[in-house]
Amino acid sequence: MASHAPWTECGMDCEVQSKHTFRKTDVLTMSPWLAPIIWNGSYDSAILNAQFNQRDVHVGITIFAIKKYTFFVKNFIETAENVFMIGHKVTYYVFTDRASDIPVMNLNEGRSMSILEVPSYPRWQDVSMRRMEMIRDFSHERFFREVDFLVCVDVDMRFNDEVGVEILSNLFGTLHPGMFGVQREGYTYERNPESEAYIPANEGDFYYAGGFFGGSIEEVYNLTNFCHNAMMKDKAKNIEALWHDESYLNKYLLLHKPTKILSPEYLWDDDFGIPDFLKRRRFLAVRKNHNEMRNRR
Ligand code: UD2
Repeated sequence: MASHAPWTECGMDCEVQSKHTFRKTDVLTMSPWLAPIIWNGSYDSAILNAQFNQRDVHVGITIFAIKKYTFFVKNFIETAENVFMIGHKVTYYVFTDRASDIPVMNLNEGRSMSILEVPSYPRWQDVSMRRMEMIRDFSHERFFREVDFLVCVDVDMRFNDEVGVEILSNLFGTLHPGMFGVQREGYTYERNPESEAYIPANEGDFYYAGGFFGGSIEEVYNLTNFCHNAMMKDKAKNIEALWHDESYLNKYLLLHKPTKILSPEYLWDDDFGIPDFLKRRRFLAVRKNHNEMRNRR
């Protein structure tokens, strides 16, 4: 018999639990370790905004714009200003090797931008993976003092609909849009037992995307520290996991279950079409020519 995570069977067709719990019935809204899976209709923003306002929450969002990826910053921030954490304090942390290419942006009240100068790496895989090390180091040096939560995302994206405090929790990950509905053995986890990112075929809960995770600063520190150290151990053995930082992130989130899980509403690519279960497309991939963007200076 095929081995799969048993709860994924009701991924598209869960029974309603009670009229007082979740109204959604077409998708899984709770993980087996009782972490909510955030979909449109599964929460009340007015209640959540009031709760997080009482705490005067300050949210940091990290983006990396190394080499040509500076191109994406303007649209990313312009779209975020319309729908990301509206009514809350926000700091954009822009990690870049080309500070002079980052545009000066007009931000709404309570929102600011910090440019963090960091090194670049010749291989795009290293650029992507080294984000873990840099987020870890800045968590230790600055983020602890400056913000309550961190949201760590890809920059080649645009906001298309509201993303608010419903995502915030100690540790959150996002269901990968390309792996939604796929059975566990089909997940593209790292399958080399020699790798620190190794996940055997009969293990794994969900497949999480490298491009959207976060949590409290302490939890993000622990996550990025684990991933960076695991990548360095593998590098010493000449191993690089199949999907780079994403593979190590999946290993971490298997060992340390997230306290909230974001549905693919929070990370979508229109190349996958617009399926019926997807009522909102909040954060969308911007189409890019990979060779043109990744490998050139
Ligand atoms: C996927 C993941 C990404 C990472 C990668 C690992 C999603 C949406 N994306 O993205 O998070 O796990 O797989 O293979 O889940 N970057 C630069 N300059 C460069 C190259 C990359 O700044 O020259 C940064 C930039 O912030 C970019 C990120 O690294 O958004 C990831 O690189 P990518 O978007 O090219 O990788 P992709 O689309 O395969």
